[in-house]
Amino acid sequence: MKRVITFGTFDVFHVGHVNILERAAALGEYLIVGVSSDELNFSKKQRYPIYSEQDRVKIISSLKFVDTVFIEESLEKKKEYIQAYDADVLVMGDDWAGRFDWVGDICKVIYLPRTPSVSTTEIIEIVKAI
Ligand code: C2G
Repeated sequence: MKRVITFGTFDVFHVGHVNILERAAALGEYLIVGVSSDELNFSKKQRYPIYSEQDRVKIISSLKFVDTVFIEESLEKKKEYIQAYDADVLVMGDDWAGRFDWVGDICKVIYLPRTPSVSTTEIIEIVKAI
Protein backbone atom coordinates (compact mmCIF):
# COMPACT_ATOMS: atom_id res chain seq x y z
CA MET A 1 0.00 0.00 0.00
CA LYS A 2 1.57 3.27 -1.14
CA ARG A 3 1.50 5.98 1.55
CA VAL A 4 1.54 9.64 0.47
CA ILE A 5 2.38 12.59 2.74
CA THR A 6 1.79 16.29 2.12
CA PHE A 7 2.06 19.49 4.15
CA GLY A 8 0.40 22.88 4.24
CA THR A 9 -1.26 25.58 6.29
CA PHE A 10 -4.65 25.19 4.56
CA ASP A 11 -5.85 28.49 6.04
CA VAL A 12 -9.18 29.84 4.75
CA PHE A 13 -9.67 26.46 3.06
CA HIS A 14 -10.35 26.76 -0.69
CA VAL A 15 -10.65 24.72 -3.89
CA GLY A 16 -6.87 24.89 -4.58
CA HIS A 17 -6.38 23.00 -1.30
CA VAL A 18 -9.04 20.43 -2.24
CA ASN A 19 -7.41 19.90 -5.64
CA ILE A 20 -3.92 19.24 -4.30
CA LEU A 21 -5.16 16.92 -1.56
CA GLU A 22 -7.33 15.02 -4.02
CA ARG A 23 -4.46 14.66 -6.51
CA ALA A 24 -2.03 13.66 -3.72
CA ALA A 25 -4.51 11.00 -2.53
CA ALA A 26 -4.81 9.65 -6.08
CA LEU A 27 -1.05 8.94 -6.13
CA GLY A 28 -1.41 6.25 -3.44
CA GLU A 29 -3.80 4.38 -1.18
CA TYR A 30 -3.29 6.31 2.09
CA LEU A 31 -2.94 10.09 2.56
CA ILE A 32 -1.19 11.69 5.54
CA VAL A 33 -1.41 15.48 5.94
CA GLY A 34 0.86 17.66 8.08
CA VAL A 35 -0.95 20.88 8.97
CA SER A 36 1.42 23.76 9.81
CA SER A 37 1.14 24.93 13.42
CA ASP A 38 0.13 28.52 14.15
CA GLU A 39 3.71 29.23 15.30
CA LEU A 40 5.26 27.72 12.16
CA ASN A 41 2.94 29.86 10.06
CA PHE A 42 3.95 32.96 12.01
CA SER A 43 7.62 32.19 11.43
CA LYS A 44 7.01 31.70 7.66
CA LYS A 45 4.57 34.54 6.97
CA GLN A 46 4.94 36.98 9.91
CA ARG A 47 1.25 36.65 10.72
CA TYR A 48 -0.95 34.11 12.44
CA PRO A 49 -3.46 32.18 10.32
CA ILE A 50 -7.10 33.31 10.26
CA TYR A 51 -8.20 29.83 11.42
CA SER A 52 -6.52 28.21 14.45
CA GLU A 53 -4.50 25.02 14.02
CA GLN A 54 -7.23 23.06 15.83
CA ASP A 55 -9.86 24.28 13.35
CA ARG A 56 -7.59 23.68 10.34
CA VAL A 57 -6.88 20.13 11.58
CA LYS A 58 -10.63 19.56 12.02
CA ILE A 59 -11.38 20.76 8.47
CA ILE A 60 -8.65 18.60 6.87
CA SER A 61 -9.63 15.55 8.99
CA SER A 62 -13.18 15.78 7.69
CA LEU A 63 -12.16 15.17 4.06
CA LYS A 64 -13.00 11.73 2.70
CA PHE A 65 -9.68 11.30 0.88
CA VAL A 66 -7.53 12.17 3.95
CA ASP A 67 -6.59 9.31 6.30
CA THR A 68 -4.29 10.82 8.97
CA VAL A 69 -3.68 14.42 10.06
CA PHE A 70 -0.99 15.77 12.40
CA ILE A 71 0.47 19.19 13.27
CA GLU A 72 3.71 20.16 11.51
CA GLU A 73 5.89 22.10 13.95
CA SER A 74 8.94 22.72 11.74
CA LEU A 75 9.89 22.63 8.04
CA GLU A 76 13.23 21.07 9.01
CA LYS A 77 11.51 18.02 10.57
CA LYS A 78 10.30 16.73 7.19
CA LYS A 79 12.44 13.57 7.34
CA GLU A 80 11.31 12.77 10.90
CA TYR A 81 7.66 13.06 9.84
CA ILE A 82 8.20 11.01 6.68
CA GLN A 83 9.83 8.24 8.74
CA ALA A 84 7.33 8.42 11.62
CA TYR A 85 4.39 8.07 9.22
CA ASP A 86 6.23 5.63 6.96
CA ALA A 87 5.50 7.65 3.80
CA ASP A 88 6.65 6.51 0.35
CA VAL A 89 5.93 9.77 -1.49
CA LEU A 90 6.05 13.46 -0.51
CA VAL A 91 3.72 15.67 -2.55
CA MET A 92 3.84 19.49 -2.57
CA GLY A 93 2.54 22.23 -4.83
CA ASP A 94 5.03 23.59 -7.33
CA ASP A 95 5.40 26.87 -5.41
CA TRP A 96 7.73 24.65 -3.32
CA ALA A 97 9.52 23.14 -6.37
CA GLY A 98 13.02 22.00 -5.45
CA ARG A 99 12.70 23.07 -1.80
CA PHE A 100 12.24 19.56 -0.41
CA ASP A 101 14.51 17.64 -2.77
CA TRP A 102 16.76 16.98 0.26
CA VAL A 103 14.34 14.26 1.48
CA GLY A 104 14.66 12.46 -1.88
CA ASP A 105 17.00 9.84 -0.38
CA ILE A 106 14.22 8.45 1.87
CA CYS A 107 11.12 8.91 -0.32
CA LYS A 108 9.98 10.01 -3.75
CA VAL A 109 9.30 13.77 -4.05
CA ILE A 110 6.60 15.07 -6.42
CA TYR A 111 5.64 18.72 -7.02
CA LEU A 112 2.18 19.16 -8.54
CA PRO A 113 1.06 22.29 -10.41
CA ARG A 114 -0.85 24.76 -8.24
CA THR A 115 -4.46 25.59 -9.03
CA PRO A 116 -4.27 28.96 -10.78
CA SER A 117 -6.12 32.10 -9.65
CA VAL A 118 -6.93 31.12 -6.07
CA SER A 119 -4.96 31.88 -2.94
CA THR A 120 -5.62 32.63 0.72
CA THR A 121 -3.81 35.97 0.40
CA GLU A 122 -6.06 36.99 -2.49
CA ILE A 123 -9.22 35.91 -0.62
CA ILE A 124 -8.16 38.00 2.41
CA GLU A 125 -7.58 41.04 0.16
CA ILE A 126 -10.98 40.63 -1.54
CA VAL A 127 -12.82 40.30 1.78
CA LYS A 128 -10.96 43.31 3.23
CA ALA A 129 -12.08 45.44 0.27
CA ILE A 130 -15.79 44.62 0.65
N1 C2G B 1 -1.94 25.05 -3.30
C1 C2G B 1 -2.31 24.77 -4.61
N2 C2G B 1 -2.99 25.71 -5.33
C2 C2G B 1 -3.33 26.90 -4.78
C3 C2G B 1 -2.98 27.18 -3.46
C4 C2G B 1 -2.26 26.22 -2.72
O1 C2G B 1 -2.00 23.69 -5.15
N3 C2G B 1 -3.98 27.78 -5.55
C5 C2G B 1 -1.18 24.03 -2.55
C6 C2G B 1 0.23 24.51 -2.15
O2 C2G B 1 1.12 24.39 -3.24
C7 C2G B 1 0.56 23.56 -1.00
C8 C2G B 1 -0.83 23.30 -0.39
O3 C2G B 1 -1.81 23.74 -1.34
O4 C2G B 1 1.11 22.33 -1.49
C9 C2G B 1 -1.02 24.08 0.90
O5 C2G B 1 -0.79 25.44 0.61
P1 C2G B 1 -0.57 26.46 1.79
O6 C2G B 1 -1.66 26.32 2.77
O7 C2G B 1 -0.28 27.81 1.21
O8 C2G B 1 0.71 25.85 2.49
P2 C2G B 1 2.05 26.57 2.87
O9 C2G B 1 1.77 27.69 3.81
O10 C2G B 1 2.83 26.81 1.63
O11 C2G B 1 2.75 25.45 3.78
O12 C2G B 1 5.96 22.22 4.92
C10 C2G B 1 5.39 22.96 3.89
C11 C2G B 1 4.49 24.02 4.36
O13 C2G B 1 3.84 23.71 5.54
C12 C2G B 1 3.54 24.44 3.26
